[in-house]
Amino acid sequence: MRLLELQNESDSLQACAAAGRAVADSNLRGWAALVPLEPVALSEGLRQSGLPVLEGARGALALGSIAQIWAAARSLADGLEREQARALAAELRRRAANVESGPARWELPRTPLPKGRTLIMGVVNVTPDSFSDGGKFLDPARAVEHGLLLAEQGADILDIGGESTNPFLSKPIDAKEERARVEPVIRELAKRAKLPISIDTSKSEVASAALDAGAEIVNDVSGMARDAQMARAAKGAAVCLMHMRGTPQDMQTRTAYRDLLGEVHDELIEALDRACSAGIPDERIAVDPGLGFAKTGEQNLTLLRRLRELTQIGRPVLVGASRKSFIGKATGRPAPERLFGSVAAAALAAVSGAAIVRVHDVAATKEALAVADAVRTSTA
Ligand code: PMM
Repeated sequence: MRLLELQNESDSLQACAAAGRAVADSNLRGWAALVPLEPVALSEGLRQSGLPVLEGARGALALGSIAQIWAAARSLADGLEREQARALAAELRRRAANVESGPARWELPRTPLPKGRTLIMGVVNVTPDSFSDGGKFLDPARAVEHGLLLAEQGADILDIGGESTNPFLSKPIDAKEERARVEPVIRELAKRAKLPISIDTSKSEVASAALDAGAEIVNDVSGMARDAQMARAAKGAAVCLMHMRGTPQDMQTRTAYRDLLGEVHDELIEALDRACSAGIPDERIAVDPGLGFAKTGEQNLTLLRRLRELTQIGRPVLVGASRKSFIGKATGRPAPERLFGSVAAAALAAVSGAAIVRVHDVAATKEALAVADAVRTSTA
C-alpha cells in the first residue's frame, strides 16, 4: 500500500501501470491510494466513502485529496468487519496523517534539534576526491575551521565524511584510512562547534570510532545494507538511511526503475526494517531518497518534485541536492558554481516536505529556507 501524488500526465500513467490498469488514463490528478485488491472490503469501502476507485490487475487506485483519503480510511479503520481490512485501513489512515502533518521530528540521543523549520546539515568532506570540494579540507585543521564556519553560518548539524562517493573519481579506502581522516575532526568539532555531529560512512568500524569521538548521528549512504555490523554499531545513535543501489563505483549502471517512487519507497522501508529490527528506535531514524545515487538526472528531478510522497513513511526526510550534477545539467554550471541552483533545490525540497537539507553552502541556504518556511507555513 502506498500514497501517490499525481501532478502531471506521466505521474498519472505511472500510477495506472503500478495498479496494472489495462487502459492507462493520463488525466488523473491529486492524490491516489494504491491499495491491494484483497480484501475487497477495503477498496469497496473507499468507493462507498465517495472516492472514485479504479481497479487494475495488481491493485486499486482510490482518488482524492489527502484529507479525503484520510477521512475515508479513518471511518473504515473503525468500521470494517474483517480484521485484515481494518488493519489496512488503519495503515492508510496513518500514511495520510503523516503526509498531512508535515515533516516528522528527528530525535537525537543527546541534542534536541530546533523545531518548526527546515534544518540544515552542513557538509564537511575530509577527502581528496569529493566532486565539489575534494582536497579543500583534507588537512584536519582546515576541516575543523570549515565546520566552525558552517556552525557560525547557522548549520544545525555537521556531517563529516572521510570517503568520497563520487561515481567517477572516488577510490574506495579502508576503514583505517577513513578513521584517520575523520576522527580528529569529529573530536575537535564535537568539543567546539556546539552542534550535533554526523558521520557519513557505510563502515561499522568507522561509525563506532566516530560515535566514540563524539558524533551522535550515523549517515549511511548504503541504508545499512553494505556492512552487516552497521545497525549494531549505530544502536546508540540517530541514523540517516539513504537509498542507493550497488556501490559508488557501479551505481550509475543501476538506474533502471519500473516505478521510481514506488521502488525507492519500498527499499527505504526495507532499510527502516533493518535498522528497527537491530533495536534502533523509530524516532531516531531519518530517510533520504539519495539524489545522485543510482539515479539519472531526470530521476533526481522527479524525486525532488514528488518528495512529499516519501513523508508518508512517517520519518523525517533528508535531501542532499547540493552541487550535484543534475543541478549542473539544469544550470550549465560546473560543481563549484552551483550555489544558486543548489539553493533553489533546497528551497523546493523544504516546501515539498523535507525535514533536513544536506548542503555545502549554509549561509545562502539559511536565508532561502527562511523564505521557504515562511511560505510553507503561511495561513492568510
Ligand atoms: N550525498 C553525498 C554524500 N553523502 N548523504 C546523504 N544522507 N544524502 C546525500 O544526498 C549524500 C550523502 C555526496 O555528496 P558530497 O560528495 O558533496 O558529500
